[in-house]
Amino acid sequence: MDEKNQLKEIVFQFIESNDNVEIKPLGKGHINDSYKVDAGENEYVLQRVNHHIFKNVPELQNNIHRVTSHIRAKLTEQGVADVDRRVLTLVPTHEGILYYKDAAGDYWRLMDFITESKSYDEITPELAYRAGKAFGDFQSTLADLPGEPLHETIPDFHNMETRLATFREAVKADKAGRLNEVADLVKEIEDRAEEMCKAERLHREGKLPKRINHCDTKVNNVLFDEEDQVLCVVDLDTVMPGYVLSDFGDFIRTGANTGAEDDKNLDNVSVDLDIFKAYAKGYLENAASFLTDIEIENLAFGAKLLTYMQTVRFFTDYIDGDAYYKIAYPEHNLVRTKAQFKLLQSLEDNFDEMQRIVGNILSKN
Ligand code: GN1
Ligand code: MG
Repeated sequence: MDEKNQLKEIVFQFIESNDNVEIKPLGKGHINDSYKVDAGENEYVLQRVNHHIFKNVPELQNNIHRVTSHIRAKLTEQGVADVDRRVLTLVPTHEGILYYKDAAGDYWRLMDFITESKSYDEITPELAYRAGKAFGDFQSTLADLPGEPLHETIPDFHNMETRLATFREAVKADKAGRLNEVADLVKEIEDRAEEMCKAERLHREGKLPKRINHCDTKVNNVLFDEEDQVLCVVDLDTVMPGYVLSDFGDFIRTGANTGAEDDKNLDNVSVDLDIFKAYAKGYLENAASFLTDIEIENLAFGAKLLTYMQTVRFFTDYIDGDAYYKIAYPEHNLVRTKAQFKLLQSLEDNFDEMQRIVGNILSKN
């Protein structure tokens, strides 16, 4: 069977067979494979969940089900119009299960496609402000999620101490023989290691709580409608307990970068403080009421931390011989590493100003 027909067979585990189904690749995720499914009247997103990375797909799907049901119930209660475009909807299989495991052992899921929506890799301050409000709202909506804590779909996902331990093992093993050419960068990582483990220390001291976080607040994980109003937040694989500074920082890392995540021209890469300011304003409007002083004091640090963490993660993968992230060319992970490191340097240069911006927003509230 060719790939197209294989994909159709999978889709028909979830919906009735239909001769008019068309399937096309979608998006630019680094981990899962996504497809857009046109099935006559209905449109869906089909995804192969990377089970080498997300080791417990049933638990992961259960997380998404709990989170989306909770958000949906609140939206409905508030009388919000168009709820189906405001939160993701998982489509179960004919057996009523939230994923399908094929004969090869791959895991698949189907979701309703959110119609007339768009996402951006580059945004304006106004859109960053709206996205900030959306992520503040996301955290506050999930603050009272009933039941057990969410499953950690990737254990220690944003734990900097663990990430550094993995990095150091990769350096030691030098599996791909690439270490010689990157020794300077290894030193830059080590020079900052202690500072960057601050969140873990604060947590151990009982000063920094874990809350339900999105943990992948990339700018293109926010969907906007035709009028550029936020519809919803997508990519819920990593929703789990974490520090709010992670979610704040990952948006700044992606949304406030004047260049691309994998820019080859480092002159393009720096922090856009107008985007930082707008996002912080939107986020604090919806989140300041539940954040502690320590969380607020560390938001700008979160931008540095998540950029440093992403530098370490791309770098680890490069040293390891590209086992984790999808790459488009052999040096891709090194290019990503250098671009993220350049952004980190710009965040360091602008750190005092970012702290002042956060302080000013609060004094006006
Ligand atoms: C991965 O696949 P995507 O783009 O949703 C990664 C994030 C990284 C991001 C870097 C599970 O996300 O943590 O920040 O790439 N997701 C996982 O762009 O590792
Ligand atoms: Mg993701």
